[in-house]
Amino acid sequence: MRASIVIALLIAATGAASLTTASVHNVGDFAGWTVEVNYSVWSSTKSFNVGDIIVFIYNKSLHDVVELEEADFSSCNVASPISTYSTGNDSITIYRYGHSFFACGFPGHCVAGQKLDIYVPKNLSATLSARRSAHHGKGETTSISGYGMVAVVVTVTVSVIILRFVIFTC
Ligand SMILES: [Cu+2]
Repeated sequence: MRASIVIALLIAATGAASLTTASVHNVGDFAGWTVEVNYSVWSSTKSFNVGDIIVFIYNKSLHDVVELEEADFSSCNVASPISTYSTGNDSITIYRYGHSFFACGFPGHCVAGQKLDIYVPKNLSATLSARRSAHHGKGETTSISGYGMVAVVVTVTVSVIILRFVIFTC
């Protein structure tokens, strides 16, 4: 009986953790960050969320990473980036919904295709954000805690259901 309850709680906790854990995406998978990969195709096979981490791995003497505004991304103007990363192994946390635009800042590389558009759909997150704004007057910066609250509700609900089942069957 006691073991069953422990197992039930572990299952519930695991479910909650899977809802709140951020994903890590290695850009370009094994090819990394280079001019030889079609990053539109790569990103179309992934789903991204706020809090996820995208990792750019590259030879830092040949490439770097710049985050760009949309207009600069479209025209491959890498002269005025939002941020620049150049360690060769950069972990960048996706911090906003909608699009985040990245490219290589080395001459000609963006035009050659070394550019990446990360898109986080707004439908679910926008709903959560609007609810939070109504309650707390806060914006998208609290988005992670929204998922945390969902996880807590799911955990409690699942725990109650499983505990009822355990109590009636023991
Ligand atoms: Cu490059």
